[in-house]
Amino acid sequence: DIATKEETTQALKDDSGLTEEEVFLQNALSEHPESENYPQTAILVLRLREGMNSLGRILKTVEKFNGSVCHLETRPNKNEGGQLDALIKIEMSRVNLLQILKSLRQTSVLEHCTLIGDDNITSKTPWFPRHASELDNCNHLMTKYEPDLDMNHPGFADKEYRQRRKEIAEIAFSFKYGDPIPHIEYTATEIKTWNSVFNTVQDLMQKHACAEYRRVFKKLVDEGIFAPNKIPQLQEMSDFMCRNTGFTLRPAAGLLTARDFLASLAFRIFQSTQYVRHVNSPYHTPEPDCIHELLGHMPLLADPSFAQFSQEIGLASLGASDKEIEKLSTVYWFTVEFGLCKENGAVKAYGAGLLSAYGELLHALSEKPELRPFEPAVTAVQPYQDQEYQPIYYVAESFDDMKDKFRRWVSTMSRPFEVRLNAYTGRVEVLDSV
Ligand code: HBI
Ligand code: FE
Repeated sequence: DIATKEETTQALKDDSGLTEEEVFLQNALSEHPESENYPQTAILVLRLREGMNSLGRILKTVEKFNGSVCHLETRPNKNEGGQLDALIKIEMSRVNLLQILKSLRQTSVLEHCTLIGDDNITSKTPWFPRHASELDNCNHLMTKYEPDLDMNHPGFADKEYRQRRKEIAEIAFSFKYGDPIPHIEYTATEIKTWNSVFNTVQDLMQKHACAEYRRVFKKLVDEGIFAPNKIPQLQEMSDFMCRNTGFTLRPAAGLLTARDFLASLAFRIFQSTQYVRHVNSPYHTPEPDCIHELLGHMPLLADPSFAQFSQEIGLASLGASDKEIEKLSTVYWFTVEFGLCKENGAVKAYGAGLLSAYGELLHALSEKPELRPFEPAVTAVQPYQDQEYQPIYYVAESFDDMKDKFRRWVSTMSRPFEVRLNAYTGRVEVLDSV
């Protein structure tokens, strides 16, 4: 209903003549410049001076800014002779959206032009992928631990290592949804690093890993995917996962932003690094590497109950505010990365950061750290350490209990809509709950 939308728009206009939506969009772009190419759905309300005759110009302009028109309504303006009101729903990148508004306002055929929100998803809702193919947009890296930029990285002074990392990163950058994951011929040095970690994990997990981890680990050995002298290829691991829980892998160039990383989990996709840590520090890596992903994460993601929990963290992250992303990634940290759980009265490890780094595993199960029961609202605001061993760990009663508690907590989040993945279409559906 155009009239109501116009009234709302007027009410939202501030002194600068920009709507709340536009001000938000401008701020979002300056705070998150990496989001400039995010596709953005927007509704424009226009008043055309020369009626239908000027509509073509407007549509051309949308095309020029690489936008597409999703919906268009027009009606003659009641008061002004010959003028036409139009409501047009478009999709284009954030940066182009701000540009087109400027451009349209300079056109002589327009009386006015405003950007208003969609009913359930406004421009204020951070963009999120609606289909797994849109994860091609979700590969923004955090630079804090890169060997090229971080002087403390074990590979900082090793030119050959940095070159190798570049080669492997290229694969991830050019990967597109649906591509097979390219095979990597790992070097003898890389295999040696894998071998050291694999052997220690195989020893320690018998006693310290939870039953789900041990069960899948054995399956991976039986199928010849896990072996001491061979680094599994991401594609064969992805196929294994897919057979077990529907999770698949796509290559990532390094540590991704929490938003991008969590979004992929909503589609049961795990963005996995493909390079190997530096040979000089086999038992510690400041950033994820494929040994951590393969040995730490894959066994649990092949467990149905845990896979469901991981996907639910992902779904909760879609369109969440920055604050809530921070909370979700803290929950992820104390569960998926460093979680402990109870098993027949004993405490076992299920977190991937523990099961791929034996130093911290022994620390976690020693007398030193403090163990607290997993409680999402509390866990979500616990400050954490990514440089040293954790002083505090959270213990889950069981995966089912963890999911129950997590669901109850997620329902208190501020997002004005719910999402679910339609398994038949592979699309995320937005359920308006206000
Ligand atoms: N990126 N490639 C990659 N692998 C991870 O395990 C990972 C990430 N980015 C963020 C992240 N993990 C978590 O620590 C949370 O912030 C979600
Ligand atoms: Fe991890």
